[in-house]
Amino acid sequence: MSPQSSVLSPQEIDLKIELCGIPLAHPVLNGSGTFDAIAAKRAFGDQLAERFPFAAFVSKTITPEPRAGNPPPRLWETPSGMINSIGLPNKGLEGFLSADLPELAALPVPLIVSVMGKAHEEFSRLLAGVAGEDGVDAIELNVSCPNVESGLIVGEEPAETLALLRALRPLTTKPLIVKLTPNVADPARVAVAAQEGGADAVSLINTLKATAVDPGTLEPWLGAGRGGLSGPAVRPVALEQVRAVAAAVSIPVIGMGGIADGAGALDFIAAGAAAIAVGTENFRDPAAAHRVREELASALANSGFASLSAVRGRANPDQKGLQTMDGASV
Ligand code: RRO
Repeated sequence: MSPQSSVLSPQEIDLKIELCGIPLAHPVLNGSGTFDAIAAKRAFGDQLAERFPFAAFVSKTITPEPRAGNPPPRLWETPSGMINSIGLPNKGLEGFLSADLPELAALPVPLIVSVMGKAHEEFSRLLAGVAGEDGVDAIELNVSCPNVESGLIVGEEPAETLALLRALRPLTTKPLIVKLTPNVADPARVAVAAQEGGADAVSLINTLKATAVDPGTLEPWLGAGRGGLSGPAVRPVALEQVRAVAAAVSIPVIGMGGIADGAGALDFIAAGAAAIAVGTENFRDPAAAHRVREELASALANSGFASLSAVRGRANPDQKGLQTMDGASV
């Protein structure tokens, strides 16, 4: 389909999508761990629910047991980016279920819970704990954290990813989203393995392995020595990985990596993403995703395309057959 000759107004643009069977008002999600919805609720009260910036909320990744996270410093700013070495601090499964889930389930949008285990048994335990909860709409399997030694192997190896999905898929009918690492030569091979194992969607990118040097001591700046790079600095890398993954799978792809405005979001849709997520930009402006959504509608209207599906995959000539927003082929 070609751009329409008459320019539409942003109000005429319908941004609704269906992701893994979940209807969403628009395609803008958050990257896991980049927005503390519980703290935001305390700070902004009812205003947050009235103007919630995301169409679905992805929780900070949880592990079976509580974790303190990495020693400080945990952050380093780079030109157009940020390195984090947070180290997955969280309350553990029990703490999440009792303290956080009731608050997150009360948000005005669907909830995607992000989980990470060191082995199949830990992932199974997490899934058993969260998947049965009414307030949980989908589960994101984080196989890509750069800041936990044991977190990366599953997501680096297609065979390991397939084996994990084969173990987890029978445990729930809720959508399983696999969060892919960018720190491999060919993320599309891992995405194909995730799809073969029954994943309902993939999301990418997590952060790129990175480090920073303390200018005073010339020793590592970050307490844990290294971390993961995010922000606009990674956007072209993320865009290419999203394009390559979308060309290789038929399940929906949630694209992220340095998206800070509507034009950037539209690029990811054109590369084949079904939905996009805002991450690092949330730290600068907690309402950024709201602006990204408005700008996305304007960018789409200005481009002369009437819908997201008209744009989706246009910058991805390798994509095997464009997909509808819920992943079916057209
Ligand atoms: O907590 C972290 O350090 C972290 C996680 Br779980 C992740 O998935 N990605 C990242 O950059 N940091």
